[in-house]
Amino acid sequence: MFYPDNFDAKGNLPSFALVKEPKKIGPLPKSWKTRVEFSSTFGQPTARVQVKPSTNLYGTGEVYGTLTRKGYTRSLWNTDNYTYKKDNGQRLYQSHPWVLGVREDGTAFGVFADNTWKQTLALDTAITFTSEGPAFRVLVIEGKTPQEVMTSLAELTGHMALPPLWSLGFQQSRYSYYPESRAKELADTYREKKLPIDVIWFDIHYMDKYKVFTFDSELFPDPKRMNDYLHDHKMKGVWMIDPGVGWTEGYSVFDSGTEEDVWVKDAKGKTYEGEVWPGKVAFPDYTQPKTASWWADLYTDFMAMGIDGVWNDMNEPADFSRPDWTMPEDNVHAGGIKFEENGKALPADSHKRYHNVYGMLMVKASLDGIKNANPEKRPFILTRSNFLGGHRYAATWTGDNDSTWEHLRASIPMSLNLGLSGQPFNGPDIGGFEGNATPELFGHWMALGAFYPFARAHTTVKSDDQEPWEFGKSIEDVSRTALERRYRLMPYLYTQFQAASVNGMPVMQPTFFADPTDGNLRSEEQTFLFGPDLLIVPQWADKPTLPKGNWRTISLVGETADDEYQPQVKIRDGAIVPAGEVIQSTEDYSLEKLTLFVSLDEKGKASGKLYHDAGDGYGYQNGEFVFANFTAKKKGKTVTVKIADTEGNYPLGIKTVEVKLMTEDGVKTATGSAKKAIRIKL
Ligand code: NBV
Repeated sequence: MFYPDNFDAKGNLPSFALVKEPKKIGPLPKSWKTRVEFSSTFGQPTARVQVKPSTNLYGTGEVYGTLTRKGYTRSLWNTDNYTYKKDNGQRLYQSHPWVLGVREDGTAFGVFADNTWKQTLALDTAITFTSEGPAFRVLVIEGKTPQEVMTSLAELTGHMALPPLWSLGFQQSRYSYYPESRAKELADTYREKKLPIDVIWFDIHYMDKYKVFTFDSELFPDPKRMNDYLHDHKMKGVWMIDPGVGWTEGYSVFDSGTEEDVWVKDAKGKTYEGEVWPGKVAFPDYTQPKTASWWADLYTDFMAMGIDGVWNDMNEPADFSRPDWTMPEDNVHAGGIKFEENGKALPADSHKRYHNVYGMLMVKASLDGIKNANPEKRPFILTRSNFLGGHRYAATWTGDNDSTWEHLRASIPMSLNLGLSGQPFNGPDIGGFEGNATPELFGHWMALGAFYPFARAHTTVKSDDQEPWEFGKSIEDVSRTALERRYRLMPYLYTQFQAASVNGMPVMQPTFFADPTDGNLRSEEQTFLFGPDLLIVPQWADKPTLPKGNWRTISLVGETADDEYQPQVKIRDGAIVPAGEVIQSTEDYSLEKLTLFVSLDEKGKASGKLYHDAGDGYGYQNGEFVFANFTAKKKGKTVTVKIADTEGNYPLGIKTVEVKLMTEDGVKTATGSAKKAIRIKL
C-alpha cells in the first residue's frame, strides 16, 4: 500500500472497493518490483507506475476497445453512454480504478487507486491516475500469475455471492414486453418451440407513468398473476427499478421520501430537481442510512408480487436535464452509511466524490431490501452502473450496444476486461440494443451468447421483434442449438460460478490465461476461455492464436466442428468437463444422467470437478453442498474414468455416467453406473 506525503484520509476513506482495511505487516521489501510515484499535475494528485514495453495491461473496468489497454486514456466518470459514442467508449456506465499488468515472463501485478473521485487513467509507458479529488493511496498486488492477482483482488474487494442457478439460464428481454398477454405469449412460445429459457424481463413500461415501485393498472392489472404464470412455466420474472423518483405529490414513494428527507441536495441545500422518465424527479441520497433503509423497505411489497430479480438501470445517475447527462458535481450527499466490514461512516461530500459510486450504493440498498423481503432465496440484481468492488451486490451488463458486427466482436474484450476488473457476472445485450439485427448477426450473437456468464437477449423500444423465431426457421434452429449447448454445460458453468464466488476467478477468461508465459496469446480477443477447461473459438474468428497443447473440439448436442454459426468448443487436454442433459429450464436441473467429456494429457491422465447444491437458498452455507472429483487414467490400452472422491453431504443424485473420451480416432463413448469405474478400451 503506497501513501503520498499529503494523503487525505478524510477525503478518500472509508474505501468503497475494499471490504476490510488491509493489515500492515511491515515495510516494503527491497525486492518489491512495482512501485508508485506520487506527484501533482496542474495541482491534481497523480500516481504513476512505470511499466516496461513488454508488459501487457488489462482491466480498467468497463471500456470499449481492445483487450490490451496500452495506448488508451479513460475517464473514470460513470456515464450513460448510448452505443458507446461519447469519448469513443472510454467512459461507460461503470468505473474501476484498476489495472492488471502481465509481464513478459507471465508474472503479474495489479494497481488499484483507492478513491472514487472523477479521475483519468492513462496507460502508455506508465499507468497514471490523475484525480480531481484530494491525494489518494494506491495498492499494488504482486502475483506469480495473473490468476493469482485476481484471487488477491477478490480477497481485498470481496467475493461475489453464489448466484441462484436460474440466473445462469438464458433470459429474454426487450424495452418493453407489455401488456400481460404479450409477456404470457412470449413465455408460451419459448416453451412450445422448445427453446430453453429461465427468465423474462420487464422494462420500464410496466410502471404507472414510469413511477418506480408502481404497476400500470391496465398493462399489468395483477403483477402477481403475471409472475405466477411465469413460475408455472418454470420461468422467473425480473423487473426494473430506476433511482429517479417522480416528483408527484400523492405518490407514496415521493411522499414518504420527502417526509424522511432522503433526497440528494443541490449546492444551496435544496432538494435537487432532476429529469428522467417520469419527468421531474428527486434522487435518493444512498449515502445516508435513512435513505438506504427507506429504499430497502420499498422492496417488501414489490417483491411480494412474486418478483424474482431486480434490474437497476439509469443509476449513473442519468439526468436528462443536464448537458452532461448527470447531476451537477457540486450537489451534496449527506453521508453516514457504514460498509459492513470496513467500519467508518461515509462523510458528507460533493457529488463529484460520490458520483462513481452512486450506482453501487443504490444496488447495495436494493440488495438489503430484496434479502429482507425474501430471506430464504438468493438475490439477483442486474445493475447498469457500478464501481470496483460492486460485484459484491449485483451482476452487470454492458449497457446500450449496437446491433452490429463491430459490437458483437467488441463484446468479447469488453466482457473479458470486466472480468479482469473483478466482475465475473457480466455480458452484453445479445442481438444488440440499438437498431435491428440481421438474421445472420442475430444467429451469430445467440451462438456466441451461450458462453457469456450473463446471457440475456435485449433490444430497444423501437426495434423490430427480436426473439429467435422472428428471424426465420433456420435462425430459430441456430438459437435452439446455442441454448441447448449452454444448458447442457450447466453443471460445468455452475461449478465455475462457485469457483468465482470463492476465488474471484472470472468465468469468462482471456485465452492467455491458458498459458500466461506464452507472449503470443496476450492480445488474443476473438477466442476466450469459458472456465479454465473450455476454449471458445467463434466460426468467424480470423486466424486466432490458440494456446499450445492438444485442445480438442467437442460436440455438445450433435453440432459439428464446422457448423456455420456455433463456435467450436475445445476441451483442454488433461480436463474432464461435466455436462447434464439438455433441459428447458434450470428448474429441471439434475445430475441423474451425467456426461463426462474426457481429454487425456500427454501422460494419459485427466481430472475434473463438479460443484452441486440446491441451486437456491443458503443451505450450502451450512454444509448442504457437494464436490465430486473425477479422474481418468490410461493404463496400457484401457482408460479408467471414475468419481475419485466427493466432499460434502449434499446428494449428487448421479445414476448413470456417460463418458465421452476424446481420442485421435474420434470420440469413444461408454456408459456405466456412478458407483463403479468406467473402462474404455482404446
Ligand atoms: O429502460 C429502458 C432502457 C433499457 O431498456 C436499457 O437496457 C437501458 O440501458 N434504458 C436504458 C433507458 C433508456 C434507453 C434509451
